[in-house]
Amino acid sequence: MRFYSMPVPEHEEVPLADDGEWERLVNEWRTRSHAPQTQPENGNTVYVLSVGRVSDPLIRQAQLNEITELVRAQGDTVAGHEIRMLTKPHPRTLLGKGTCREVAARARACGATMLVLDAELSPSQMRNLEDLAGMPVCDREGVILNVFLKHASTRRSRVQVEIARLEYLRPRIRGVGIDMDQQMGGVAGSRGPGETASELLARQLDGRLAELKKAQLKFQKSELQQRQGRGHCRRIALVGYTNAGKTSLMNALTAESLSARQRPFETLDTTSRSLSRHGQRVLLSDTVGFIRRLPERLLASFESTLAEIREASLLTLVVDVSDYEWQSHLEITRQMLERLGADSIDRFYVFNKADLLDEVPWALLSKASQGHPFRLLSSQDPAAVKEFKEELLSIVRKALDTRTLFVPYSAAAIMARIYRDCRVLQSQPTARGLRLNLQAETRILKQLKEDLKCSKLPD
Ligand SMILES: Nc1nc2c(ncn2[C@@H]2O[C@H](COP(=O)(O)OP(=O)(O)OP(=O)(O)O)[C@@H](O)[C@H]2O)c(=O)[nH]1
Ligand SMILES: [Mg+2]
Repeated sequence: MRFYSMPVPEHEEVPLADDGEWERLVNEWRTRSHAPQTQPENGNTVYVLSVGRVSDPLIRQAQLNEITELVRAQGDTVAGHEIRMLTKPHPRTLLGKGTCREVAARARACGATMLVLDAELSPSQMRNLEDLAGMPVCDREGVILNVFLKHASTRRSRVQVEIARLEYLRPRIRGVGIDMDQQMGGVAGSRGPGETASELLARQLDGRLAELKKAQLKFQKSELQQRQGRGHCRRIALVGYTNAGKTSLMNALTAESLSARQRPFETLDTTSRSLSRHGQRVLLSDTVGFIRRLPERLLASFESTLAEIREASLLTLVVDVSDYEWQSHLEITRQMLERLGADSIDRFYVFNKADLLDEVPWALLSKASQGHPFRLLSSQDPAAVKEFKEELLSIVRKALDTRTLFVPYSAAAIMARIYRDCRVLQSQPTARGLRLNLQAETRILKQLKEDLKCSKLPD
C-alpha cells in the first residue's frame, strides 16, 4: 500500500504555461536592435564565458563544466567557451568594453549566435553587453530558469517556474522606463496614443503574472491541506545538490521508478512515498535539487514545494562524493537549508556514488558529517540500500516514545487523531472508554495528554 502517492489535485481551471511565448515576445523587444532571434530547431549555438574570482584551476574548470551542462540542458549547443578572471566588475557592462568586444569576436568566429555569461547581470548590464557584443546575451539566472521550464512537467511546477521567469523577463523588456518606443496609438489592446508598444507588452505580462499567481495560491492551499492531512507521521526528506542521486536513492528505497537522469534539475516536484509498509508511518520525500547561486526568485516561487523540507522530521543529505566539488556542493546545500529555515532539523549524511571512488576519504567524510550519522553507499547497490533503510527506520523508531492513555468513548475527535498519528500497541476496552498503549513522537503524546486533560476527561 502506498501512502500519499496521489499527486496534488490539478486544477482544471489553472492556465497552462505558455511554452515560451512570452519569452519570444520579450526577446523580440530585447534584441530587436540585433539580428532577429528566431529559435532554431536544435536550440541556439552558444559561446559560454565563465567569469569568477576563484584561482584554483580545477574549481574553475568544474564551474565551467557546470554552466556548459546547464546550457546543454536548456537545449542549446556549446560552440566554444572560455574562463576569465574578473577581479574588478565593470558597473555598466560587467566585463568592460574591450573584453566584451574581444569575447564577442571569438564567439562569432566559432559560429555562435548567442553569448552566455556565468554571472548575474542587471537588466541594464545585459542591454549594454548586447549592444557591445551585437548579439543576444543570457546570464546564469536566465539559463537556470530555462532549464527549469524545460523540465517542468506538471501544471504546478510550470506555474511556479513561469512566475519566476516572467518576473525575470519583465524588467528586461527594452523601452520600459528606459527609452521611448514608437508610440502605438490605435493598436488593438493598447490604451491609446500615450502607450508605447513595450508598455503594452509589460501590461499584458503583468496580467499574465496576476493570473499565474492566483493559480499558484490554489496549489499552495491544496498542498497545505495535503500536508496537514498526513497528520504527524515521521517525514524524511532527501535533500542535496542537483545530480547527487536523490531520486535514484528514493527509487531504490521504495521500489519506485521516478525519473533519475544525468542532467541538472531532473526533479522539480516533491514526491512522497511510504518507506515502511507496516507498523510506523514513515514518509520519504524526494525534493528539488540545489545549485550554486540558485536564483532567489525561484526559491520564492517554489516556496510551498520546499516547505516539505522545513516540515520534515529528519533530513537525509545526499552528496555525490565522486564529484570533484562535493565538499562545496555540501556547503551550498547547508546554506540553502539555513535559508529555508531547516538547519535545526536532525540530519543523516549519505555519501553516494561510492562505486565511482578509487579510494575512500574516510577522514574527510567523517569531518564533513559534523558529528551526524553518515553512510557511504551506492544507490545502485541493493544490499547497501537495504542496510541504510534499516538504519533510517531504526533512527525513526528511537525517536518514538510509548505511553498508556485512557480515552473515553465520547472523545471521538481525539480518538480519530490517535489512530491517525500513533501506533496503537495495545487496546483494552472498559465501560467508559479505551485504555490504549500508544507509540508516537514524544511531542504528540504530550499534546494528546494535554488535550485529554483540557477536555476535563479522566486520564
Ligand atoms: N555510478 C553511480 N551513478 C549514480 C548513483 N546514484 C545515482 N547515479 C546517477 O546519477 C545521475 C543523477 O541521479 P538522480 O537520482 O537523478 O539525481 P538527483 O539528485 O535526483 O538530481 P536532481 O533531480 O536533478 O536534483 C543519474 O544518471 C543516476 O543514474 C550511484 O550510486 N552510482
Ligand atoms: Mg531527482
